[in-house]
Amino acid sequence: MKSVIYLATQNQHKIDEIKDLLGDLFDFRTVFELGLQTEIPETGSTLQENSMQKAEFIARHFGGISCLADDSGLEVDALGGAPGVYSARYAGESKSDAANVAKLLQELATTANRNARFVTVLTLHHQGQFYVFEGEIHGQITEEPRGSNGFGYDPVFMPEGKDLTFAEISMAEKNQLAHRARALQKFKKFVDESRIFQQD
Ligand code: ITT
Repeated sequence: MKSVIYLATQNQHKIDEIKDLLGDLFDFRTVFELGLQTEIPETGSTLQENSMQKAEFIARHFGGISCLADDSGLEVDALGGAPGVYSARYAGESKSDAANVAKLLQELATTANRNARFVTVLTLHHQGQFYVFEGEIHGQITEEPRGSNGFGYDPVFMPEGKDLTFAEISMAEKNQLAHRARALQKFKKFVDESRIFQQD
């Protein structure tokens, strides 16, 4: 039987990517199914702090469950690592993908150095313990948005070695190489090796 893990995220795109990659192996459920009405807090100053905070919040609210949180960000070299931990709210509290992308392109309008990386920090909370997994991918910020797949900064992020943005490739292709997928592969390897879910 598949182990039940609640995804401590309210971002449907993350849920889709996680299920697409590992949904055959785990019974992923959402906080929407738990009836969570409030926004999961994320007040830390690093991706890891936020990731652990989200996992702890859900674990504390709904005792006795295993949950997996995701905090991710885009770090742009020419902007000193911004928007980073503030990626979701870069252009304001509305968390608008279009506004965030527009602000990023504006900030880089006269900048030749387009190097950037996406980072994901996953936190598994299981039986009172935290387990953290990180994944990253390097790439370039394009001059203009391209493509309509994905979410967030996908239309302006071109991973190293590709001529297409994340928004111009399918979710399955993104899941072969992206930051979240890399962190999820580490999570899967750890679960396989530690067998923590088989002790339930
Ligand atoms: P939860 O906190 O509920 O998980 P969120 O959207 O607020 O959802 P984050 O705090 O991790 O998630 O925000 C990260 C932001 O970074 C997200 O809103 C996107 O704008 C961007 N982002 C994260 N992963 C991305 C990806 O794979 N592709 C494109 N943009 C991404």
